[in-house]
Amino acid sequence: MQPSTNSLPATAAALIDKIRGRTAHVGVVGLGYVGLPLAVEFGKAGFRVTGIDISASKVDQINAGVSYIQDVPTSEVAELVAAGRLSATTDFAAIRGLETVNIAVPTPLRKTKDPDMSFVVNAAQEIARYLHPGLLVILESTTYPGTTDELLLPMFEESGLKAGQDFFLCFSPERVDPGNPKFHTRNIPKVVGGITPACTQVGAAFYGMALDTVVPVGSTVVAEMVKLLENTFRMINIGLVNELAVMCHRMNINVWEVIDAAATKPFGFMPFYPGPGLGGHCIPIDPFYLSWKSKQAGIEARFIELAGHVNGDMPHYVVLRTQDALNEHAKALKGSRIHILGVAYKRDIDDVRESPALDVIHLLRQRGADVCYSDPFVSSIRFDSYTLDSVPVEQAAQADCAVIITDHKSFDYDALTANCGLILDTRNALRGRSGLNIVRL
Ligand code: SAJ
Repeated sequence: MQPSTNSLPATAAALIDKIRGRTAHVGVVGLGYVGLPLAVEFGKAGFRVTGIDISASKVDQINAGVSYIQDVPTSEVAELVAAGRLSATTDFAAIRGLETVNIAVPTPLRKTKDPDMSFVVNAAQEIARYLHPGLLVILESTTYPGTTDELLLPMFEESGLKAGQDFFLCFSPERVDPGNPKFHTRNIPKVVGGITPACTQVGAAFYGMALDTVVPVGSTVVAEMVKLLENTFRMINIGLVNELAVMCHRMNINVWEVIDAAATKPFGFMPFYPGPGLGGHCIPIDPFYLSWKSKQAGIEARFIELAGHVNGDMPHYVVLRTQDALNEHAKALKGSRIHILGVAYKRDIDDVRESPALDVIHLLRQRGADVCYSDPFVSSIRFDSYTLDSVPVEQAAQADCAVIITDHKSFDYDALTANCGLILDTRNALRGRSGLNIVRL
């Protein structure tokens, strides 16, 4: 049952009619791992979609019917482009002809761990140039609470147009989980909060046309904070088990057995697992958007800062454990051949952003080790002053120590256990296997 539009401003009611009639022309700014799946989802729902990106290469690939995102089949892009329901451009003037525009651009951290809002500001400035009555704008990039109200709203209302009356402005956190075989853009519940109730209703109507579940909330700041809670929850709990792993090693307790047994508790517990550190473009980054904003409110986000230190120290800890393992074999780290198994930030994907493997490799080389790696998803890694290419995993048998950093399913762990003289397992990938050559985090 679709909510009535009787109590809405006429512009909102008219826009919802276009959305419900699928005549609204949908736009997506930022055609990455969030924007392209969203554009395809609305194309598949019957809308005409225009993608806008500053990368001519991305634009050209989409217009050629090619997907460059692992989770988006090229066949779907090709079919939508051929049907005239998906096209892409670098020209923001296309916004003149749009009824809706989603912003899905990066929100990285600066070296100082302060938010880098430059991508959002640049996109918003372009949208402000072409803002027109009847346009719905939704920010999806993960950001600090207050971004939509304090940064975007003034930029858009400079035009004289009023949010909630003339145009509609919402925040909706992206929840795309790259490589997740079960949850995709369509079946992940979508939280959306607007500047005004009319904005929220328009935003909810919009997502309701293409996604299975919409979760309206009372404001943009609530929607912004929802995402930060979700990912800060993960980051802190990963920090907890990483600290537990260090404790358990010191007390000669098998932390993996502890967690597996704790995970049998059918309520009130959620397992997280130790690892070599925290990678990806979400979990290591998003919580620092919250701690930055809370500092401005005069509150230090101590949990986030502490978990950041614990997680940040894990690559050093892996190097220390490698050193200790070699020492047990009367070998120095310096001059030893270390073979890293897996460099992506998590299993079965090709993304190395913030991957702890990069830190481990750098630290090992700093200490004079001869480091190589194998990763079926990552053919080469470029560091500041050198590049490493992935080598055949069989070569691990010749290393003084192999280190499992990313537990890709495609590795042959039986062969590795049988052939490697020494193997440090930071992911419990060798669970159930035993041998004097196996050392666990
Ligand atoms: N990690 C651990 N131990 C764990 C879980 C993760 O060390 O128990 C490490 C991973 O190896 C990786 C990093 O943390 O290096 C982040 O892993 P992640 O599983 O959180 O994966 P991400 O970064 O792809 O996070 C995404 C997030 N999705 C969105 O932000 C939309 C996150 O909210 C999801 O919960 C997560 O995927 C997921 O569940 O896979």
